[in-house]
Amino acid sequence: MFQPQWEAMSREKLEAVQVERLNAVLSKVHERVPLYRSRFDESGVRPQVATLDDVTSLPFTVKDDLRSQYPYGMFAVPRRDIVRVHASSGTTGQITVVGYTRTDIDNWADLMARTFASAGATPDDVVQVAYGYGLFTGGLGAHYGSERLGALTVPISGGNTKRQVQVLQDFGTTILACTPSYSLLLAETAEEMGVDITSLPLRAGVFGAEPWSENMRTQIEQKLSITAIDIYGLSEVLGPGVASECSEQHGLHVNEDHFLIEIVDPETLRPVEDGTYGEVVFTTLTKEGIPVIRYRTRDISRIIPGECPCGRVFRRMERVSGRTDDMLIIRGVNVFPSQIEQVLTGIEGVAPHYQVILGRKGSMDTVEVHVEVAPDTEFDEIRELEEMQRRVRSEIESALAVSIGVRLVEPRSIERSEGKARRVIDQRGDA
Ligand code: DLL
Repeated sequence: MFQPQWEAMSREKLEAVQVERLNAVLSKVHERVPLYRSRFDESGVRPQVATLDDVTSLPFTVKDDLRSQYPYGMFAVPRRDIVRVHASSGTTGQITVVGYTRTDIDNWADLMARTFASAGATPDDVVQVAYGYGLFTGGLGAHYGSERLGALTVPISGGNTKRQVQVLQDFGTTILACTPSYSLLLAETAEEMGVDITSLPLRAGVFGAEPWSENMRTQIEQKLSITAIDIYGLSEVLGPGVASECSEQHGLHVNEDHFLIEIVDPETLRPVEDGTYGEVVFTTLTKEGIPVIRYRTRDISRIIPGECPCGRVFRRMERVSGRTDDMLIIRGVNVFPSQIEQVLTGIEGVAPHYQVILGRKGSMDTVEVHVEVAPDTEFDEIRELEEMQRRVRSEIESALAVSIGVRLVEPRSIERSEGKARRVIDQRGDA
């Protein structure tokens, strides 16, 4: 553990710290951020809590709130105390800006050092940071954490995949930080270059920023001969470093000394029991630049009940299976692309590269999954290809209880991504 004094403290002490920090942050935003002041005052809420349960009486914050205050309206400190900004990666609409004070950057480095340490990293490691550097939080977030841990940090950023493979080889990289989909592109490129990636010193990957399934993990671990660790975060709350898996690979420990997690029913917005799925909501406890109160992430997860054998006190959230905005409703059944992925990546003969195409026929919406045939699969006859297509279809149907069109496509014909993969292509035009 990087900070055992926090990560393995008693639950009782942790909760006392949370209440104290929550009250400090509530006073601060009430005093300094007009949006929070008017919202608290209008709903007659006193910006103080006696217990953690009282947090449920506070109003929620959503992405549109941050957008409405673009760019600097949510800052809880004078502009001159902000030393860095990042922006969220939203593909549509106004971007949202987040600001960090020097203390925020310092805490973030600690939290990302925790993340690397929980993946087993030490100062002896060589960490290749292939998340994008820039307004996206992945690159610089991982960079500061890796340096804080004392590892040799290679700030290569995303892209230029052949050079990445060269660096993996020449620099003796032991830990790779990038999106899970990009790790597959690296493996594929290494193979094309005639490099046996499994024989390199690479031993672990710290992967996140997009949903990925358990079967995808298995495939990545096999192809790269590494341990793949899931890491989670979002710019509005911090960036990476909000939660990460330990070597148990069973749920992501939420850094609860810095973030209060709630899981709520996305319809009623009432808290759900531990173990039940719902929307993840975070309140920051230490952020100075932009604290957020009950921020609705739109990510779906649940708290995994019980303690983790690793000894960390922080509760675990399950891997994020998807976002409420990415959920497909296919003839009344709710499906996340990652569930389709879980099925596809369990079938021999297809590659872990796929896209879900939304279309329209007349007044009907259509859904078709395009998935690549594995490069070493050969079909002598069309009939075999059709047979395979039928098999994929029926596996999806039996696992998810929806029937979706399936089209097998040529190896390497689906667009590869150097950052977050685009899994859903909406061709409905007016949608
Ligand atoms: O993606 C921060 C990050 C960078 C996390 C590097 C991990 C590694 P945003 O660009 O603001 O921030 O996107 C945040 O990405 O709300 C989730 O929907 C999704 N996401 C992030 N990590 C995971 C994960 C960064 N491990 C949004 N599993 C979040 C599933 C994830 N989804």
